Amino acid sequence: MAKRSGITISRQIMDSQRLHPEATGDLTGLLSELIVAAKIISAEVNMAGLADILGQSGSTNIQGEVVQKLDEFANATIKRRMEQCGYICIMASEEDDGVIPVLEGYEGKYALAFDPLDGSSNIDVNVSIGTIFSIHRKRSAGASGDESDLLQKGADQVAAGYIIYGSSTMLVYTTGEGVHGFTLDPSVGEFFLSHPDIRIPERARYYSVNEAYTNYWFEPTRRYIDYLKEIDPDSGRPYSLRYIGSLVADFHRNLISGGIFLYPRDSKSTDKPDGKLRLLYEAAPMAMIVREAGGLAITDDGRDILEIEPAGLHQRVPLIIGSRADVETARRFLTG
Ligand code: P6P
Repeated sequence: MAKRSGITISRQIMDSQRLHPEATGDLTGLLSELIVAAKIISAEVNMAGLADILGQSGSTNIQGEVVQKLDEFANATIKRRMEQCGYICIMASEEDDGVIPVLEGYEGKYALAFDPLDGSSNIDVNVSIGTIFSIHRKRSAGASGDESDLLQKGADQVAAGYIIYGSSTMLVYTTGEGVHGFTLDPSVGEFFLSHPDIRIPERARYYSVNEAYTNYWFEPTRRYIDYLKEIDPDSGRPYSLRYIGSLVADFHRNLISGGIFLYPRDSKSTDKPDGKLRLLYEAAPMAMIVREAGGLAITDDGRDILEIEPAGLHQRVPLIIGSRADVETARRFLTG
């Protein structure tokens, strides 16, 4: 655990900004506002069992998913802080159908996409959940932004990160200069650097997929998963399965310990022909983080997630992400 005398996230972000004399401080300001939102959401998530904020809100979102009360709280918290921070021109949220404008006169030069509380179906059973964010530069003319500022490929992200609300609250982010992890010390309300320059192991014998869909996977996917179950002559064991059902938790474990996460297409989910996970605020930010940590993220037909031009705010993509050697092996099976 980081010592309180350690580097705070604010210091880390400022030090990073000092490396760029041309920087205006806007990205620093934007990240700082997201950090405040993360602290507010963390406090609420950690009290969820005691406050009247567990359970369902009674509404459904654009995805047709039941919205949890904490989903709504997290979404409102981020939107309220960001709409008048002055650093962004437009927003998109997993919980909202269309783009979210900022207050007039508060337009900035970045575009923000976020999943306010991913994995929220796990809230009531105290499984780790998370917030995911992706930041692009404004491309459109004029002060206010539009959808085109959000529909940019992942390779052009300025920054990406997530907050995982688990046994401790951690914030993991990258601005393209390595991946850094900070642990929240709730007694002082500060994130301290606990995981400097995270590197994902080149290969690890863990895979993460929902095997309930095995009978519906396409043949190359099934062949790859069957390969992972063969006895490895060196270790004398197959790969081990670890699946939490919360993307941020499954991804974070692989980022720290190594392994591969898969959410491939299947022939059963006819309403989701491209898998379940969303490109803009799940796959693309995680793909930037994993690339910066030395890993790789592809679709189940071998395309690089970071090179996909988004066609819509809530576009879904199949996601294969994690340790580079494992993902490259998967790509050989999936495109062979
Ligand atoms: P399944 C949570 O609902 C989520 O969006 C991701 O966090 C998670 O990886 C995935 O869905 C789990 O989906 O179909 O395995 O329950």
